[in-house]
Amino acid sequence: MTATDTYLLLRAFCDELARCGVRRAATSPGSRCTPIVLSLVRQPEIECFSHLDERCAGFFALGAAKASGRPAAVTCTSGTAAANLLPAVIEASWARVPMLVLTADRPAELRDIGAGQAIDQLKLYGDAAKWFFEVELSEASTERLRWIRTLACRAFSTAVGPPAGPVHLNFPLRDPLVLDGALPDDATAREDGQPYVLREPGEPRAAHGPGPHPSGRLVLVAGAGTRDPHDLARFAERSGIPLLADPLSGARRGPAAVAHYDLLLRSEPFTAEHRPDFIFRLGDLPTSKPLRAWLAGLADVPQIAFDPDGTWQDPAGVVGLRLRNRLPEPPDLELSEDWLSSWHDADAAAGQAIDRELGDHLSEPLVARRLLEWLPPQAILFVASSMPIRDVETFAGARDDPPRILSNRGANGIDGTVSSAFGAAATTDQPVVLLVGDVALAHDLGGLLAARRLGLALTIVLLSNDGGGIFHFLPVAAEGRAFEEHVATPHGLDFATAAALYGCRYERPPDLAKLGEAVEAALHARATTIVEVRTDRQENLSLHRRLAEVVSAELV
Ligand SMILES: Cc1ncc(C[n+]2csc(CCOP(=O)(O)OP(=O)(O)O)c2C)c(N)n1
Repeated sequence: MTATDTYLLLRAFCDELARCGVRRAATSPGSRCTPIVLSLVRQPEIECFSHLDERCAGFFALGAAKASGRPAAVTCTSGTAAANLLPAVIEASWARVPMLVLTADRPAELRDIGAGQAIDQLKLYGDAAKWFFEVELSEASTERLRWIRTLACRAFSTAVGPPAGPVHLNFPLRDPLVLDGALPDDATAREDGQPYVLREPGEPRAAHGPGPHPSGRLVLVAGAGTRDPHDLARFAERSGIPLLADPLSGARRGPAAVAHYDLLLRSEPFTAEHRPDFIFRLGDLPTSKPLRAWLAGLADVPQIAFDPDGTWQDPAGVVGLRLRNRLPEPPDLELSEDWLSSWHDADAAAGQAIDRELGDHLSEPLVARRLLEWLPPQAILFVASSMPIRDVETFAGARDDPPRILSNRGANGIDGTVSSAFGAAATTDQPVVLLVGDVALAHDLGGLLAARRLGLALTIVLLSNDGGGIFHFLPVAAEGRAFEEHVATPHGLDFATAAALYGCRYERPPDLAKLGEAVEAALHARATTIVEVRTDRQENLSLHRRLAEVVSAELV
């Protein structure tokens, strides 16, 4: 990383602040803050006001923001300089004044090691800052430039609220701190002078952007947290829009739902023929890597996120407009015919290819696929992290009345899964089923006590491959014995004994028909049952690869 990278990224950052509407910045002197100060000074739309004392700079920015109603920026060097901004940050917090506090910091290797002017600046202003972010600068690739543009838009948007308040961005900066040549061009900015990420027109103090007027080939992508999934599915059906719905969205339902997008989007001929003109994103980003890569590769296709919670689910920095309040109404749409049916036909062909390849042989994808067919609409299916949630996303078909699907995907942990599923069971008289791997079950084995002590009933479908099957999909799987012992972590636990210890019913069906019967019986039992399906990690990897191949072959 060079000074050119630092200055390219900071120029993009300041350019975006200006496009969002920042017009004033307060600076104070120092060495570490040089790249921030010079980048602000070189941004023509931003007038910079110099102060000797950071405390004054902070209050100056506060006054400018208060009077103008626009976020003002303030920057300072590292150490107690940053601490001197605290009173102004506190005032901005309590008075709901939008401010962008840009502190320079020493990089990690100069912290807590005797280097001068280095204090702990992480979350220095505590709850007084509406948002804190440590801005690690690296190579100024196109992706990183797009990212820092979205970061600037997000900082601005967070500062204006509602409620308005101060945002703290801390920039660790490495030597050299000055440029020794001209900066190359950066093509990542919008050509129309608008901010990289537009906000809903009419939001308080937001930048002005055009309203969404989508037409042609639209796609909806729905993840966990999607509001009103039933309405969304009906809207997609009425309007002829393919709905790529993560099962966690609750919207994998009805005739517009495309269930097997994870497999379809691995096929180059398919993606080449199905390039959308417009993408609407709702809720969290689905887990599927092919879907995420596809969205990331469509940086030139307008992507709109309906994001009422302001979660900014966009690691690739490709969302151009964030809406908080509404989706466009169907009359706005001029849609191309056959668009939905071509997705739909491919989805149906993928489903048939999956069924042919899976046959009746008990496997992890087969269990995920059939469970979603068997469970009654009023059931809750709790799905563990690791392969279970991926298999449900990849292999579960769409149906009109799917059961509710829950998962701990906020932080993707495998811990506490059994206890969470029991918690769900405590809220309903309807059947609750947990689909879980053996490591996740072993991790929260103590959670089974709820069956006995709290008298709760849960049907636990255990995909038992003696270790973490997911890791076979990663390069670390080539690491031989160390991989097996320290990553896959086989444990050899006998879950029949565990079931007996906790007073649970236990079944280990030998084939698909018996699995169906065991699940059916467990759903009606007033006790917790562990239904164990033994699989093999290596075979599971090969099966997943074959499934991706047969679906791809179907699409050419
Ligand atoms: C609390 C926690 N520890 C570690 C991890 C890392 N991790 C992700 S998947 C996994 C293995 C899960 O194995 P299992 O539940 O048997 O499912 P499988 O991979 O076989 O589908 C681990 C340890 C995690 N996500 N959460």
